[in-house]
Amino acid sequence: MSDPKRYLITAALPYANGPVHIGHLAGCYLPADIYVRYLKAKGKDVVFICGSDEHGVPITIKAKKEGITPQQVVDKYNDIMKNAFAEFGIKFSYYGRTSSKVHHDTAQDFFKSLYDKGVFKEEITQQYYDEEAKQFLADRYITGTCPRCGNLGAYGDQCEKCGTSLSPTDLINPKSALSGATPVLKETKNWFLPMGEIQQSDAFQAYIKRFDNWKSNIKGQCQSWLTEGLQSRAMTRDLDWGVPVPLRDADGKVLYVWFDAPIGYISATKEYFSSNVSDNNGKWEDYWMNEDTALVHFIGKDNIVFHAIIFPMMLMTHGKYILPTNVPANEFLNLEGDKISTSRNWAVWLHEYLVDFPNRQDELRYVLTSIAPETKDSEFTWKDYQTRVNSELVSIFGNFVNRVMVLSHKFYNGVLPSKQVELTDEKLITARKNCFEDIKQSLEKMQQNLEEIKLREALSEWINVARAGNKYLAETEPWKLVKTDEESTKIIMLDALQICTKLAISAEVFLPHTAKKLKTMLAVSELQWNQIFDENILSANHTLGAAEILYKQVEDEEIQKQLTRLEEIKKANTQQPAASNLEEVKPDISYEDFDKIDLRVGKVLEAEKVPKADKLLKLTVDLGFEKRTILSGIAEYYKPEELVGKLVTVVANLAPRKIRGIESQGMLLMAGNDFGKLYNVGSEKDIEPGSVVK
Ligand code: B3M
Ligand code: ZN
Repeated sequence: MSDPKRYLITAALPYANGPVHIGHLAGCYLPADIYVRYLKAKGKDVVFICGSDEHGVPITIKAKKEGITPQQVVDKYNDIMKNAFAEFGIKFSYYGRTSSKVHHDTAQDFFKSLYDKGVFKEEITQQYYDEEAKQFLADRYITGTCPRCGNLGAYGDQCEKCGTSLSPTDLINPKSALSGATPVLKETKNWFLPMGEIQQSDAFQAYIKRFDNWKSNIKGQCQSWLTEGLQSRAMTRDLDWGVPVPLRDADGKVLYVWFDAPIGYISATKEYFSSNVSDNNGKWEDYWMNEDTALVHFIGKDNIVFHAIIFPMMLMTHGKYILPTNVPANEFLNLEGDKISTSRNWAVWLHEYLVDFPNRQDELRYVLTSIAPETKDSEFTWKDYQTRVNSELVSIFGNFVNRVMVLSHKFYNGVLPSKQVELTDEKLITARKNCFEDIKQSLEKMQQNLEEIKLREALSEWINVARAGNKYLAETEPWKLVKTDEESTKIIMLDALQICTKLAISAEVFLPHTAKKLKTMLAVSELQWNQIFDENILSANHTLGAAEILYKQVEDEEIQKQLTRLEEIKKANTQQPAASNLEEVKPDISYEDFDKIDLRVGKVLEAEKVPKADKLLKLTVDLGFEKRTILSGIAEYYKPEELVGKLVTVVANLAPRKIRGIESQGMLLMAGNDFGKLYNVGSEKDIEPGSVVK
């Protein structure tokens, strides 16, 4: 869209089941906030929506773990998360909750209108059921091996490793997350969104043309789903926590959390416009139903399919809504060489950061933006944090501002002098010209990058402005020049103050706490974004505020403390598997039960990678009496050539199943843990293929 009339920006609604960490911030909240701040600075009409996702299995699992009710879980974490975002300057127009009445009504109405239009297919299917817990196992209530990449801990709705969206019945070795039991299949009725059919529709085909303008990581993921062909997906669940299905014959069923959650963006917008809106006079419908609105969803990469495909299908079959203009999803942020993990406590938690680094939110905003995982996964390390803060934020930007402020107070008592003459010294003229050119270029690039949501580059152009300012001071040395040439010094100091002002205006976008302080120092308030391109923003006789130090150096001890904390966590994680990470032993089985499993020695004859499945190997295994094709999720741990000729233990009478279109005729016995070691590949000799293992 060339020039939208208004913008509706959303940031993924986080599950209200835990505090916020740097991965959340870098993944979507910070980029969304920066983009919104930029749009607002440009005077655009913007509404920025977020809120708590309070339904779904992640909430009920947390409640079970903490021994409290789901409602208590969401009440507790909604507050914690909302505060953390506010502390870090993430300024939503509105932060909703999917437990609100407006949301329940909106989601039910939405469902009902799709139902009335005959969009859903009502189907009785076999769903996994936990006989111990007496409950159907949807989504995250069930875990197992991802058929696509072999991740051992994939969920029933999605594999977080490879991002594939799954159905519980796709999982290999499914297990109940409630009891650990192997679930049984039981019939139940649900309402399905026929995604395969919608995929063929003209409306959807027209919509996907938009992908061409999206980031390649999103385009790639979407295209691969579309090429594989989309499957129908149930939009209802047999659960008791969620938005009740608004149909007569649907007792004990709720809307699928991924059906209701994105509608949360709509209900939050409604609530925003029905609460006291002072900075906006529109109506919620303008933002959701008007083609001249740009709808932009900021999310992490594990949410792509829901925002780029499923939610648009819901919106399009409803008929009244606009479709997303862009879905700028980020990849993941890792921490000190490892994936951020809530369950392993491998994270930098915002509430803890605030205790260890009080009033230093912008330092974290700066670092997280400069390493943002915009195109690929990136890495946060405390050493790098220290380097970026000390050698960029403190030494380049902070230092520049400080020198200019201190000298202005010293030379002119904080009152801007007026310039009487022009520069005459060639060296000074060249320095000035170069500085102006560099700054103009950086500001233009910064603006262009902000437009394109390339925030990492935008920030680096921002710091380049300060860099050019420093260079100018170093080349002209006003602290010396003042002794011999007061008039030229005035020109340079005025320039430097204008540069500080440009930095203050643009800092509003990246570093709001800093911008506020700097504006107080410069004694400016109502500045317009476009003034960053003006030469004279401050005029003669303007009185500056007091100089203040913007940042502290990050000390080695502070970093060491964080590293020690992480080392302790790592130690605890590796020392404890005996108690907490090892699975519970299953109930006893009879010898007859065991004897039903036919275990055989197999010899690997061939091994090759399965295209587009990072973790799967396709093996040809000789069982003595026949050769089998077996798919195994071990590509991460074994190269195909390492396996050829090796003996393995095979479950020879496991019913065949199709994985990625290939029939797997058995299973390899393997042992694995979080660190990825797998055992059980044997030697090349000693025993005949086909021998029984007992
Ligand atoms: N709550 C998943 C997540 O927190 C989910 C996002 C909903 S956005 C509508 O990653
Ligand atoms: Zn996977």
